[in-house]
Amino acid sequence: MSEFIVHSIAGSPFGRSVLAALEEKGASYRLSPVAPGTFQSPQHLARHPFGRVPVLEHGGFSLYETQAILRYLDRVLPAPALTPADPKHAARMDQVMNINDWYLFNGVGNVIVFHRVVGPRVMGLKPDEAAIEAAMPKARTVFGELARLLGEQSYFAGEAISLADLLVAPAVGFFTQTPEWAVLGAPHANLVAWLARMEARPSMKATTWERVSEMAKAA
Ligand SMILES: N[C@@H](CCC(=O)N[C@@H](CS)C(=O)NCC(=O)O)C(=O)O
Repeated sequence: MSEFIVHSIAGSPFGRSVLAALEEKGASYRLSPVAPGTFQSPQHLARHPFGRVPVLEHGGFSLYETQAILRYLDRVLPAPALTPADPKHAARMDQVMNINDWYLFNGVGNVIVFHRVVGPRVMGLKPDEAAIEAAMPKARTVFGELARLLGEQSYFAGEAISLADLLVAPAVGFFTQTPEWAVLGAPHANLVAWLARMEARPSMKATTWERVSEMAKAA
């Protein structure tokens, strides 16, 4: 099978989802680091016209959008399956993946995590407290919904890990580094236990910010 090449950057939750999926599949892959400040370069825009990461390359096939990449990987690397066979479980997986993109990332993660973690760490910025406060009502709804949908299951789509867990865990993991976690995530014992379960997986341990930084340096 052709090599999987992932264009991404350390600290990208979407990029980590793709790397973690490749790890879950036991696939060999290579990180092609996108240098900070080059997302709008002609070279990167040719790969991703919206100037984002990740982008997957596989045997001359190039694909962006994390959900599409995750589903592609699950089709070309069918074992272990990361999509449940049961239609209701699969629908729950799809629902949680869309919650991630539409509600957790947009207006919540890209505000709170950006101002608390990424901005200060990467750009030396000070958090915008007003922006964080404005994002909190939506954030409460998102985390309440994630906890409700998870319920007493081990993973979002049932008792087996699915693409939904791999998409959401990197995003939720960032919130534990923010003071907002105390009101958003920590009160939901099931969510806390799920995150611990996810972070204990070798796929997540292999794709931390630090580990991806090491991959980028070695590339
Ligand atoms: N819908 C895209 C979102 C990807 C995305 O927003 N990636 C972030 C990093 S986690 C990014 O590239 N940000 C660069 C920017 O906003 O300029 C996907 O699912 O892949």
